[in-house]
Amino acid sequence: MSSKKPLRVGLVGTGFMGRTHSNGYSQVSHFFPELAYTPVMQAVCSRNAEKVQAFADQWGYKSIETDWRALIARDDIDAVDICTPNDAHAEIAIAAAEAGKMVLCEKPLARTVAEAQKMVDAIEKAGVANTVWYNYRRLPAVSLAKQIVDSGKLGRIFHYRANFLQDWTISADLPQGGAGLWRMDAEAAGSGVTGDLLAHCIDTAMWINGAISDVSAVTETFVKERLHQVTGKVQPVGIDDACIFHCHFANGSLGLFESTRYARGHKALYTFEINGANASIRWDLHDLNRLEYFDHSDEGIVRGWRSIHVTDGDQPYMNKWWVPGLGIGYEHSFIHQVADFLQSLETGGPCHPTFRDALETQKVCEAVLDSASSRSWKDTGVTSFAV
Ligand code: SOE
Repeated sequence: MSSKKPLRVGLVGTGFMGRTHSNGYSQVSHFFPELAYTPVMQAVCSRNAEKVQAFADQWGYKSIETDWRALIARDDIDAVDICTPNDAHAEIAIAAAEAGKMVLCEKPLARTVAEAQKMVDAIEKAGVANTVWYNYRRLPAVSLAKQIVDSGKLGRIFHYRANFLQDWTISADLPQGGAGLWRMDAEAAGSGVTGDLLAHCIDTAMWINGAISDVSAVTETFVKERLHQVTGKVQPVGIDDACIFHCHFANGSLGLFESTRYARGHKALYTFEINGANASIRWDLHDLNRLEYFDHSDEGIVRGWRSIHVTDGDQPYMNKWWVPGLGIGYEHSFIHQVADFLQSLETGGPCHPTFRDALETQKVCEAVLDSASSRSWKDTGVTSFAV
């Protein structure tokens, strides 16, 4: 019998993110044995009883529900984890908070700022623990990038640039909407690459480099009409297929961001580079254990880009894993987020990014979309960002 305090999780949604989170819950206590809390995979919920039972069997959930309202009504659930398409985030999160449950929500927090604001209001009124799964922050090399910037090694920062490139929607025959393709449907997703991919880049950027003050953006929808899987009709495409924006950060640096699902050859290429007066760093998701670092104060004859293999015990999270030199993967970012959430329950502090932090990211996303549609600069209204 474990002496740990149980955190009884009810997961809503059994797609790709349902799997990443479930893996986080099932692995965390093996690798973070010092934590006082341990997740108990109490229930999983999805509309199709057969499929949700198969998911429960595969991942070890003790029970199933086919209606999220029934899940929230249960008194053996402490935390509700939302992995549904974006259009269900607000309703579930608000109901869960009102029922006194802790809430973990997949990114982006919502489809719009208005929706996100209501979620923050409900969460803060209920005073329940919360977090939003902007998972890339918790890859060791990305955490190390923040540590290096916070240490002041880069000096004054001039530039922050990020890309998130994919190619899975190029075919005009790909339908929109419904299972597996809700990201293509503006009604379900809220937006295209801005909310799905740039939101990651914006979260990381503001975490490392502070608030984004204003933006100027351009978006494009390359395929204008697609068959809708649910209605069976060919309908206009409402999402942004590609988005490019530049911006000012509150610290005076300039930002340049690009995302597309039309970069043939790129599957999930998230990269960023930061240039400071003294040093620069860059990172690439396809080589996620490495951080590249250039330090101008190095002796001239050996000065150049260093490739740091972020696998040593004194680098973020890595003392939890194997031995120095052995890498970890994408899924570990979710295990780390579960660990940090459990830790926050012990300390009573927030687990960033909280709903409030994610609201700030949502404001930048909305300003980006407004800027693109109005062809003008937009203030984001974000003045600070929690770190
Ligand atoms: C889209 O393809 C997607 O799965 C995003 O929804 C995730 O947030 C991103 O991490 C990878 O790409």
